[in-house]
Amino acid sequence: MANEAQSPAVTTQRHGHVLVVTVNNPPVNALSAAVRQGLFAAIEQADADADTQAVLIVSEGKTFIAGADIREFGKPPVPPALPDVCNRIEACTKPVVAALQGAALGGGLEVALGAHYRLALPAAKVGLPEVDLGLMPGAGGTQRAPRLMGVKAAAEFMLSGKPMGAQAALQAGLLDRIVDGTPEGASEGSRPAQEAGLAYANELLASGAPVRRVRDIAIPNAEAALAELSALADDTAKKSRGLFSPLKIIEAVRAAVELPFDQGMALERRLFLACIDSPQRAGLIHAFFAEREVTKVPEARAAAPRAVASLAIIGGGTMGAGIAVSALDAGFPVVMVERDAEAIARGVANVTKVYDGLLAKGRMTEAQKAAVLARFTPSTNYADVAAVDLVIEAVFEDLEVKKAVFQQLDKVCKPGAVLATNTSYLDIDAIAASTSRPQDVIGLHFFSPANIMKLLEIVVPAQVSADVVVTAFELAKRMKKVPVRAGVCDGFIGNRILATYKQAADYLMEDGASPYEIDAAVRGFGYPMGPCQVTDLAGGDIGWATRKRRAATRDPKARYVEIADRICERGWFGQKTGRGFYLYPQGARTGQPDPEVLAIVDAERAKKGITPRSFTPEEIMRRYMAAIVNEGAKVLADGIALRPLDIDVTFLYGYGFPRFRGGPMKYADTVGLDQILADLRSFAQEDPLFWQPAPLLEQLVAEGRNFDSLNQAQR
Ligand code: 3H9
Repeated sequence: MANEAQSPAVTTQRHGHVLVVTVNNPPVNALSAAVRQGLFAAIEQADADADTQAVLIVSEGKTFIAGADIREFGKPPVPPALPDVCNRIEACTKPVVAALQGAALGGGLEVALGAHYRLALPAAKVGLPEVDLGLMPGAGGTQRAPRLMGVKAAAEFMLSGKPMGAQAALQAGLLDRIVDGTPEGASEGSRPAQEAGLAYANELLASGAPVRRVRDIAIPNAEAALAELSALADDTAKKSRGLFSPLKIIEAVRAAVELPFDQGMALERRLFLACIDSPQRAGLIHAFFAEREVTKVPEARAAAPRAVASLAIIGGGTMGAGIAVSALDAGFPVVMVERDAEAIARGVANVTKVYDGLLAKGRMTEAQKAAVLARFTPSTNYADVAAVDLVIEAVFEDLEVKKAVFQQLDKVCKPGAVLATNTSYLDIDAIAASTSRPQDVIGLHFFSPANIMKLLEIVVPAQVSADVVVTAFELAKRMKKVPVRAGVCDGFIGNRILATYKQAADYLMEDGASPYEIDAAVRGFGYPMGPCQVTDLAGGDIGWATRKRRAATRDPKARYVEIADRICERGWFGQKTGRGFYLYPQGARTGQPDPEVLAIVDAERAKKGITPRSFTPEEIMRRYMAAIVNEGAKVLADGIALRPLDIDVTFLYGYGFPRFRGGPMKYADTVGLDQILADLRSFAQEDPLFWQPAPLLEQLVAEGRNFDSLNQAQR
């Protein structure tokens, strides 16, 4: 047995005639420069060593290889490039086997495709998820996958970005065999992938199996494949809505059909580098890291979570029921409390409706539904929450009503139970102060529909103890939510910023842009819907009620636009009433522009003596985004958001912000904070109160810094 280590990230050890090459780069074996160098050198070593007759590539840990090291993108490249590593593996003169345990993603799968034989343990997963990062496979994936799995299937695999399980990969032709690597009596420290791989390599040697290179596989029926790709390209152009990399993927796969292998590789490289240079790549990779960073909060370093085995929800309305479904889906037993028999019957109906929907779509069986509902206990008696570990209040959005609920909970809940409120803007410090245990009270702001929307604002009042905050993050993980830590203020992170950019949209409307032009500009930017469409979907009456409530406290100097009020006064609350900003004839879900709404807008402008001017989509978005970013900077300065990335994740997961732009604060960095500040100063000439630049923004510009510098400072 020889033992020669080339690099700590890759080690080699000969077992008989097989050189075992082990990748060890925690946490996920990303293909950093050291791993690439180590793999390259290992193959050189194998070719040079007369005693080596085959090579086995395996890795340590639960992931095979998670792909290229994403942190290296955008930095100066360090050789060898990954395509060269994969080509070198493929060129090896001795059979190379890759044995996959866990995920082989992106470049990780491409390394395996460079090998001559591939086996996997049953739990392994393979995927080419580069598209989710604004990229495309760039180490031969676009050339080798079509040769193994067929042109259309390979293109669809790359366009979806979704990994497939070992069994599906075997059927698709990406794997040669699956080996159950957990033989009876396997010891703790055993290495099932390595053992299965060694057995396979020795079997190949014994049978005289040749070196077998994917590059040598001919693609049959080129003409039919090209026709399929053209159809896929048309479809993708429609569906991918301005994304850069999906069409590049198809172009590269087309090259696999039309060009010799090496030319196909060269084209793939060019297209991959174009993707690397695109701002979409920067935005999507920012989003990837940001959604992982959000869980790194100060409390996580200071405390461990409390044990949570059971939940109670107070309130069975839309929110309460959605949260109950989320909790049931996470496997918790759930008690739901309502004030009387009628209300709890409605709560039960709201919960059951969700599962009936799944049943109707064939996504759940009767037996599964029954099993979930067996964990659900409706009640009209607060005493039934006495034993639960965590209670979420989701009653009517009124401070006094909520305080009364918390006083009840204070009386009945066991010591140490976490008491959470789902308020979307109320003062949680005041709610906490109405109990004798403010250290246990926290905000859990779910978004509607709560069983679907991923965002969970974890709102941290002044007196809550660190372990309750950590418990909330743990709960989010179990519910598969994306948690963001927020401070207490009116609207927390998301709704506070939303209120500001809706105001900007109102001003645009009164000054000359129609609701339809505003929505179109916002959609053109990449949002799925514009603000007026969102109002129509949520119900115009909700915002109207809030505006009426706040009328007394509104700054009399602030500009107030009444268009939405005029629409609501007519009972036009959006989709549910058949009209709002748009018309929805016969229950249509897509609205049509309404001339009567335009007449209302005209009348309001005339009333205020405003001569309408026109705004291009770009001008609309400059105001819209300047409002978001400016309020975002204020939210940061007030300590409501820990870092700019927390605002980014809030908007990506709760407000439909286009992911390829990374989030509003990342977007601001992309266009340049000096540009945003210049816009604010020019808009402030019309309305100095609303467009007053945030001092933090001015400070960052003066110091030549961007928002990401604040993210980095807290790493
Ligand atoms: C590519 O391969 C391009 C090639 O085609 C061509 C090149 C020329 N790099 O998610 P987790 C970090 S593009 C660097 O919490 P899990 C992550 O940030 C790549 N770092 O664990 C986190 O760090 P921290 C295509 C990475 O068990 C830690 O690892 N591949 C990378 O829930 C743990 O991650 C992908 O897109 C990386 N590639 O899930 C796969 N991946 O602890 C991306 C992760 O500091 N990765 N980190 O917060 C994943 O999907 C998941 O991480 C994985 C593990 C499923 C692997």
